[in-house]
Amino acid sequence: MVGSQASMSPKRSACWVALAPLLCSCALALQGGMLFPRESPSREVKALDGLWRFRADFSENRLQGFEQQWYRQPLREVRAPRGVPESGPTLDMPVPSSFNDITQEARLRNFIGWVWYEREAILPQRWTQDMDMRVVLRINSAHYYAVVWVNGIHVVEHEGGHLPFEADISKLVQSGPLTTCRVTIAINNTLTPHTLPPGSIIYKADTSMYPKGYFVQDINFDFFNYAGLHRSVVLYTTPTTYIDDITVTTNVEQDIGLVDYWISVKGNEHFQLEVRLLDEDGKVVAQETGDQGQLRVPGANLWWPYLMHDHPAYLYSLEARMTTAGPVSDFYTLPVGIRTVAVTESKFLINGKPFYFHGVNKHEDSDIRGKGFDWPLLMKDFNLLYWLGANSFRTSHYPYSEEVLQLCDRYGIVVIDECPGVGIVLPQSLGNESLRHHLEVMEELVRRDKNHPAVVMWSVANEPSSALKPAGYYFKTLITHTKTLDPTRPVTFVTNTKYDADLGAPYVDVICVNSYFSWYHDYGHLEVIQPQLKSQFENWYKTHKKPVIQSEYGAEAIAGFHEDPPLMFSEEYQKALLENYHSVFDQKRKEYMVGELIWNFADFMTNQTPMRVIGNKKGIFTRQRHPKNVAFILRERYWRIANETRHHHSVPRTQCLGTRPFTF
Ligand code: BDP
Repeated sequence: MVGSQASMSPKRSACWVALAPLLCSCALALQGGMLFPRESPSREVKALDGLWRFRADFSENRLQGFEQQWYRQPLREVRAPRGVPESGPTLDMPVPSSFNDITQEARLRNFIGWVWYEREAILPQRWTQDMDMRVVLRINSAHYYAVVWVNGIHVVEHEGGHLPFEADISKLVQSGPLTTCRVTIAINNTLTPHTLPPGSIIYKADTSMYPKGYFVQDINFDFFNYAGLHRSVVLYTTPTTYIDDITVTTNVEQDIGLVDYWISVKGNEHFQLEVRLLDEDGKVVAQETGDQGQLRVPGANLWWPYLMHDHPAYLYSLEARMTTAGPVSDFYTLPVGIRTVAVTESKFLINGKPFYFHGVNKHEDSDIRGKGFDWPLLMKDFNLLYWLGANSFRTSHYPYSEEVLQLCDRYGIVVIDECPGVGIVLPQSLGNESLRHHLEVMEELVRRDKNHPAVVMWSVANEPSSALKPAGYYFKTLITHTKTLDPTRPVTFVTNTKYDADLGAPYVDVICVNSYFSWYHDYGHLEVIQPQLKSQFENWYKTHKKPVIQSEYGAEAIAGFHEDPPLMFSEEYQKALLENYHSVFDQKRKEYMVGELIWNFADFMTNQTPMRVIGNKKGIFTRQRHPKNVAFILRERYWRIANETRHHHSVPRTQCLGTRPFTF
């Protein structure tokens, strides 16, 4: 990689300082809602998926695009003179997708700096002429820092690669006769000690060893830093007085389901709200008026996890209808699952019954797409989860797309929702600047995911270094603040430290521990697993008296490698390692252990290192979702546990997912 120091540190660098006056006016305000864009009688949605024009800024300082103001003119190949200045060579780039694996160019796969995306959107005429309509541009994920222009006007910028942001562009598209608009998005994938996840640019100044201006991106997390427009970019409309946000919390009193709701309306102070709750047959079971209230549902069907009940994942529909004295009305429908979550000294309870997480850790990762959203991949993964008998997963190590969480609601897959606080090992990453950003990310995450019944716990970080001095203060603040953001869900923090390390453990509700016995130490010695694992559990529980989840364990196996007696990297070693863990789990789950999540659901791409053979191979499925032998071991186990812990009769194994009544 070649480039100059100035370009590579978002915010800090000359690039960011120079751009600040241009960029700061439109930063996203956290106060607003972030309802998923849904069609309704008052709302239209237009996805801008497909091919975008794309150009990586390979200039030495990576700032050519800003210096030449590429957003002011179409980002297009210069061919014959056309009368309009054009920016230079572009590629066709699919959205959603990471850009890294789409072409044959190594320098694009490994690119660090600004890339530019652009496309025109054709707007229905009424969108540009009806002054009672708001037109909103929503970017569901742009990794990592994004700056957005519409018709050359800067509209919004956002830090963080996994959460949505939006801009009201009504004025821009309603100011003239145009029925198209040009959307330009510049994205920088540089990570700094203050981003989440953190990273740092390392300059290699020795010109006898490296080319002039050489630098690399250093990271301390184990997945490839894919970048680009990873999820859909959409345009949607609302009336000018509109439902901005809905918050729902649920409770159960005897057999009465209680749904407390708060609705925020923007654009006008005078409005009426009618709220109805419909069951899966479309029958109204409760209704209320006003912007907050309680819906009471006698004989409620509760939202139960997959395999815990004969009718898991029951979803009601909350229909909110807002009207004003004038002609304006707005409708929004939110799926609602009625359920409770609680934690005792040794149990995790859903609807008052002990819940045991038998599930996986995932990544958003696949061939070609990288971290790009893809419906076929998503449905395949959910079919595999059902096949496996998995009832849960952790969104390791960042928030997943909203469609993933909608499917979890719909199929009863329980989620530990994790923020991108992974790879925190540098002292600079525990200062006030990082903490402020980490708190903002938690706010954005809770704001986006608060209404999903499937989400039962927040995870604020994964494996931060315990050696860092301010760590205790940092994590205390983070965890306690998250509890104030959402008092209805427990909070965890995933650790791989010795049980007595003073990090977040005193403040969390559930202890999540990762361990790799006989993998990252005592290589090849499967016999150490059981004693080491037993003392891990006993020490954590003795010290904190909180339920414990084995949030990661596993071994790499290259599909098709076989060795008996088992050797590391063979499928037999992966199987034997798991069996050793399982025998301890079977003792501890009778006590205070409340879950086991295998690392990992599927093989995934990482940085290139001598430790990784084209990515991390700890998947129970390959990256292409083919089962390794261990998938069958886990399948036997999960179905056995499900049938032991069910509150009803045992279930036949599911082969594939049926259609559920709620439509998106
Ligand atoms: C764990 C990390 C995870 C890694 C895993 C591994 O949480 O991100 O991929 O180790 O090394 O400690 O496979």
